[in-house]
Amino acid sequence: MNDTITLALSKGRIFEETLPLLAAAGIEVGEDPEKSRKLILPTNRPDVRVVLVRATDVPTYVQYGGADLGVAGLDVLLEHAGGESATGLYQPLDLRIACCRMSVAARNDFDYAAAVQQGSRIRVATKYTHIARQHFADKGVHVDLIKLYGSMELAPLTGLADAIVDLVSTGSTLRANHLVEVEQIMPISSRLVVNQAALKLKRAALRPLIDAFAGAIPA
Ligand code: PRT
Ligand code: MG
Repeated sequence: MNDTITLALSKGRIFEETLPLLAAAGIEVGEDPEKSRKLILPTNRPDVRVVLVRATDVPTYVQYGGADLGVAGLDVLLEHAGGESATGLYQPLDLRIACCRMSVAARNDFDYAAAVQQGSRIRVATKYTHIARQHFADKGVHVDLIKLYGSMELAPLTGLADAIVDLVSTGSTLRANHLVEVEQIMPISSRLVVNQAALKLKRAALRPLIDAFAGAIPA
């Protein structure tokens, strides 16, 4: 396997938005992951293959060498590292794809600003506990964090939480659930991550790929 390059991607927007970057490196993926059940996709280059993993598993695959490189959202990378910088994981490029923002949202009848002002404890439901903890600690806001694995929007509607921390793109998910964005935490985009050992051992093959990606990043 030492002469094969393995790229870890997740299905959906990351796969779709990475395709043009791969094309710039002369790489075409042979199969559509939405139609195929395969988890390993060949490419037009015999030495390059794509493995399909959950978005949250990309950093793990790359860190431990299950893949040489991968594409992961900044949200996923920050949560993976738990606020630390993950060892063995080199992050050379912001690919500026799969862009969105991490935000605080609340029910439109919850006065978030007043709650912050009064120093009340706010119950916040989120999948992104590290990012949320850091954000509220930086602001000096007291929160009780409630860890969820999906459908965060439901938490304020059922009384489970006062607010949520979630990714927002168009804002239509929030609107559809009578929630309003009350604070933006940070802009999010996807990053190229490379296994540090692979970068040394497979430098001749990886470097041109990284350079081609760099030249094709959307403005
Ligand atoms: O969805 P699934 O459970 O299969 O996996 P995943 O959510 O881990 O993967 P995927 O493909 O949905 O997201 C991969 C990466 O895309 C994330 O890690 C982000 O970095 C990035 N990204 C960009 C987004 C969005 N935009 C986005 N809008 N990830 C999720 N969303 C969700 C958001 O959580 C919310 O539910 O879309 C909804 C909001 O969208 P709007 O347009 O209604 O505001
Ligand atoms: Mg998703």
